[in-house]
This record gives sequence, structure tokens and C-alpha cells, in this order.
Amino acid sequence: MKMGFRWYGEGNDTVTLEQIKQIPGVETIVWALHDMAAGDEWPMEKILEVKKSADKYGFNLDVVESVNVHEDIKLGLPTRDKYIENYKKTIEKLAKVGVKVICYNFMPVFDWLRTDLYKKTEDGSTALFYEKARITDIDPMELVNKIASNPDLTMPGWEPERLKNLTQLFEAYKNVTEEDLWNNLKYFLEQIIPVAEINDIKMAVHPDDPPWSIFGLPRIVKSRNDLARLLKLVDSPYNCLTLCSGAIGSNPNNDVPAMIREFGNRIAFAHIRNVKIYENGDFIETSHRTCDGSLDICDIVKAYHEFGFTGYARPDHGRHIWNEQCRPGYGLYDRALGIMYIWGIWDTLQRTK
Ligand code: DNO
Repeated sequence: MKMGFRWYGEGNDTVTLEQIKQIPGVETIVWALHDMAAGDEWPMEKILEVKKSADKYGFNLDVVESVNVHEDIKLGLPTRDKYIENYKKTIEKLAKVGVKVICYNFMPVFDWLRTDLYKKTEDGSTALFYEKARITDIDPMELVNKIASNPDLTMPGWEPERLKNLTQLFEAYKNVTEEDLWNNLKYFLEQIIPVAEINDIKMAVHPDDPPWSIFGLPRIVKSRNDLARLLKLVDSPYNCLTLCSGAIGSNPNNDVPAMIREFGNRIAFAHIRNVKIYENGDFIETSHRTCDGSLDICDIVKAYHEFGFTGYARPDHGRHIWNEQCRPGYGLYDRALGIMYIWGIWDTLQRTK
């Protein structure tokens, strides 16, 4: 298992590469050009700037999260072809700096969704929280304004410019069914995967977060059966998964360790985090420790260890602890603690092999 750490780039993150360097075992910076709009071709100069920063600290750039998919591709509009061409060109450029995995998602309109970014917890820390009932009675625009009210530290996928056409986007998705979305994903993958193969880059889809439909929008990467169907859409070792334990695991019917055991060789990127799920369907992000949440992180790491996972992993969202001011979920401290918990399990398993 190769350990990565998500970093938003020079001047765009409260966490520095110097700090990340001191977390044991991190080799890979999980990065992106966060100022590129979905559908744009990434300029080589900007890619090389990130490489220069990473080189200074001896990190590799093997994992990109995310090259976002333009809505026209998800909607299946005729204009999708030009955005798919841009995506291919971006893949070719990323190969030049050694990228091995591209994480992306196929969620209409929104990326991940929470109702509260700083929910106070019992120990005084704050964490990302999802309150199921609020989603049914909140206007999506109100939620977007609330999330975007912190302009310096926005959540990835919630960039204000991306969501400024919200009303039109909702209108465009009105008649798009889940089957339409599957067809549009297939169309995309059929064109992208051959380019990914030639460039030795694995395309790793991130599951829907949370793994159910929100605001009536279709969502198709929510369960074991969806993952199985997705991998067959284009049956190539380059059509892979980002298995995000906290995203897919926030539905208690989803058995994350079983998914790892079943799809192991097609998981290119592991996001490891814990969530505590309440009976009413709400959930809060907790420390990585198994007993703090509803997911068995020990068994999740064990499932990766069993088949000798050689892909990339990263700790996922952390709580905000020790008064850290950071991007929601992306502070230094709790994610670093998460890494040490993951390594603790992994190293113990290595010994008892
Ligand atoms: C949230 C992330 C997601 C993820 C995208 C992948 O923290 O896990 O925003 O990066 O869904 O495209």
C-alpha cells in the first residue's frame, strides 16, 4: 500500500508540503489543478508547477483527485464530445509527469454533500455532519449559499462558479433517469479507457457521497451491484474504483470490507475514513478509530492487506481538532492521526503474516 495525502496546492491549502513530509510514510501528493473548470484541458505549465513544488520534497504526483467530468458529459449532450477530447488531452499530459491514477466522480450537479461543516462533537472538536431530514426540507440554493459562505476554504466540488447555474442544471436533469446516466457513463468510459490504457493511467471512479439520490437527482454509484455493473461497462484493468469507505459506507447496507474482498484488484485508490451512522440515517465523520464510528476500519485495512494491496491509499476527511483552521475535513492533525492508525493496523498485520 502506498500512502498519499491530499494537498490543494501552493497558496491554496492551510497545510504545507513541509508539514506533510513529516507524516510517516507519505510518498504521494494527491493533487489537482483546483482552478480549472470541469471540461477544460489542463495546461502543461501549470502541471509542471505542481511537479516542481512536489519535487522539492521528494513526493511523487502519482494520484490526481479529481479531473472533473463536465455536466454535458453526464447529461449526454452533443457538446460532450469536445469535453471528452479535452479530458483525453489532459490524461496524455498527466502521463508525462508520471500520474498513475485519476480519481473522478459521476455525480450530477453536486459532489459530496453535508448539511453542517462544523458540527460540534462531545470532545470539543468539530466535524462534517449529514442530517437526513434537513435535505428533504432545504432548498438546494440555500444549502449552496451556506456551504459557499466561507470563500477561502470551500469544499472541493462546491466551487461557487460551478454551482452558479444551479437552476438551469436542475432543469437539465429533470428527465434524466438513472439508466440515462449509466448510458452516459458508458459512452464516456468507452472513449476514455483506451486512452488511459495507452498512457498507463487507471481511471478510478469515486462512489456517490452520500450513496443515495439527493434533491431528486439520479445517482448510480451507490452499492455493491453498482460497482459490479460499473466495472463491466468497460472490462479493462484501467477501469477502476476509488473505494471511499466513508462515502459508500454511510449506507449501513453497504458492507465495505466485503466490497474490498470482492473488487480488490480493481481498486486503484483507497479512501479510508470512519463515519458514525445514527438510526435516523444521519451521520457524522469521526476519528479513524474503529470504536469511534460505525465502520470497522481494522477489518477494512485487513481486507486490503489480505490480498497484498499495492495501490494508493489516503486518509480521508478528519475532524477539526486542536483549533485548527482548515478546509472542511482537510486539516493536518486528524488526517495525520488517521494515517498513523492505518499504519498501526497494517504494520501489525505484516508481522503476523
Ligand atoms: C471529498 C472528496 C470528493 C472526491 C470526488 C472525486 O472530500 O472525497 O470531493 O474528491 O468526489 O471526484
